[in-house]
Amino acid sequence: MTLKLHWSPDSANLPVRIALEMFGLPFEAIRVNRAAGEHRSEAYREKNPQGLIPVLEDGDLVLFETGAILWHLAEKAGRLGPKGPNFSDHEARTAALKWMFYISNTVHADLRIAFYTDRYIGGDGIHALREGIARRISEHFDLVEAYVYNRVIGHPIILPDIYFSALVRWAQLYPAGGQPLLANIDRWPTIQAMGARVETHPGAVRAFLAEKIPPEQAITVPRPPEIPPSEVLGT
Ligand SMILES: N[C@@H](CCC(=O)N[C@@H](CS)C(=O)NCC(=O)O)C(=O)O
Repeated sequence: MTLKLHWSPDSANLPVRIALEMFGLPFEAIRVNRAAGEHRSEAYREKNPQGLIPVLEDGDLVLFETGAILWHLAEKAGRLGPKGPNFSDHEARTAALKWMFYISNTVHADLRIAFYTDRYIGGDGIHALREGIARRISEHFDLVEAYVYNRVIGHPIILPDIYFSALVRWAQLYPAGGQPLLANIDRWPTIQAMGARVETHPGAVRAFLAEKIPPEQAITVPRPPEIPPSEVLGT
């Protein structure tokens, strides 16, 4: 049964596509027109009631939430990464799961507040909120740098590396047209090394190219996708 990924360039589908490519799982990519608000349509909400990208379909199984989708792919591939520990390795799996939750419900969730500030606050408050989030993101990066996923991270690439790498990219690029959350990641050499391992993996390069993302240093020194910004972000 072919997997179906609902996606838009450089959206939360990116780590999912990277994982699909790295695991060598065949999939069909279904473009969601974000600029036209297709992700909020009734048909799309039947797949993800939140109206958010991505969605992954695996036969009758319809999944949303990036972290859950990534977890499903690792389970399907039987590994925590392209050359990572077996999914049945209890110790490695529970350590990876802990970091997947942290990345999903703390780091990714904070990024979303900065990218959609107007949903939280109006007027001048937006600047203060973005500054606060930028501070928090730096603290999250400090934590990841210090704990390095308790050594499950990095060698070899595993699921949290893939998910976190996408956030490293977005924190340096977005909000588009505004002040990105982080100017660069020079302060975090371990994260930089992790991002470099992910961005040079042939599976990740295939994913970047499919999303019109310039593949050179797409995580560590990212550049925007080579398509009009309205097609990337929508609303
Ligand atoms: N927690 C969700 C967040 C996904 C998410 O933020 N998707 C963005 C694209 S990067 C989106 O659909 N944004 C449209 C919106 O918020 O209205 C997940 O991990 O799947």
